[in-house]
Amino acid sequence: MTPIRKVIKENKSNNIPIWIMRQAGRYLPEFREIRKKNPDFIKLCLDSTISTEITLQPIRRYGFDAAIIFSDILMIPYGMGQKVEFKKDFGPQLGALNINDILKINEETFVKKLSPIYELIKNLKNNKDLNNRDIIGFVGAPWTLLVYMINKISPKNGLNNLFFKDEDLIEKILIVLDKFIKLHIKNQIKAGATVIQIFDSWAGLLSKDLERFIYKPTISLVEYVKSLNVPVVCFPRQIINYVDFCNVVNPDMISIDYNINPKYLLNKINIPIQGGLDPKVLLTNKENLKKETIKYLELFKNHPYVFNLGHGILPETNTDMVEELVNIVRSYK
Ligand code: 1CP
Repeated sequence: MTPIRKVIKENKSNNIPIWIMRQAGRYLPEFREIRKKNPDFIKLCLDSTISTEITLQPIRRYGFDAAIIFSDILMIPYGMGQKVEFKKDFGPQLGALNINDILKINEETFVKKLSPIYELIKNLKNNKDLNNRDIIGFVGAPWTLLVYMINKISPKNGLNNLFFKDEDLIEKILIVLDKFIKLHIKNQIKAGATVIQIFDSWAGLLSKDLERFIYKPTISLVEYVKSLNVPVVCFPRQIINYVDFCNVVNPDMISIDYNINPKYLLNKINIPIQGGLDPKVLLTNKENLKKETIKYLELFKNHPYVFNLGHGILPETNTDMVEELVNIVRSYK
């Protein structure tokens, strides 16, 4: 059995698996080399030969226990026909949202547009370097995708005042997102994904209406993935109450950010846990890295746990520090 499935299915914690969020990306010189030659990020994601290579880069370098596919959560709005661009030193920029056009997109068109992503997964499945590792497929949660689709840019400086203005539009998008996210999940699993992770990176923006924007739409996806017999991991970053989220949504594993006190959570829930370590720790020194990493390993000694960070690895991270992190986790007994 693959390492993450084992933690989830057998509810055991010996030989803690490790992978890191954004492991295929900008902190790797070999990724930056490819990126320089490929200025169009969407095109890069849709070139299955190169995206396969990028997915494998961190596996070759560090031997992580899981490969997360090189893609992006915004490939779903792209597949639904909204323009998506990634601007240097700015981040994503989405185009005008025309709901009538989106409602006309049929499933076949969507799957065809995103088919290189499924090709990438098939390539991984047939790649010997992967040797019993998990292949993590992923989607953005409906709330986080809704945020990008309406706000058009990263909400890191807050949401546009008019965000909640058009109730009817929001309702229509949530319905159509449920359909296309499920379609994307189904096709990733059909191609060979062994785990699905749902990224709700902007869950922390909400302090009310969680039922409508987070619980209800996420339960729909979690139940769908479970019905396909594949484990589902949720990352509701900075959600106001992780305990309520776990009790209500009930994913197979919860991925935690670095603001939640892991000890508190451990005593309150009994599903497997992933992640937690602040990615900024990798910018400090080896001694501090060891101290902070051991804290998580000790704490989760008797609980099913997958080692990971509390958010994506920062682009300025030194590759030696990642190697040290892997050594610390691997040599922990
Ligand atoms: O190893 C991997 O994880 C690579 C695959 C991957 C994943 C899982 C990428 C490649 N993006 C994602 C998920 C993703 N994309 C999330 C959820 C996880 C998280 O919170 O980090 C989010 C919110 C996005 C949206 C996005 N795409 C952003 C964030 C913008 C913001 O609002 O702050 C950015 C910068 C991108 C571009 C992107 N996606 C991936 C990479 C390597 C990059 C950088 C591209 C570049 O400029 O070279």
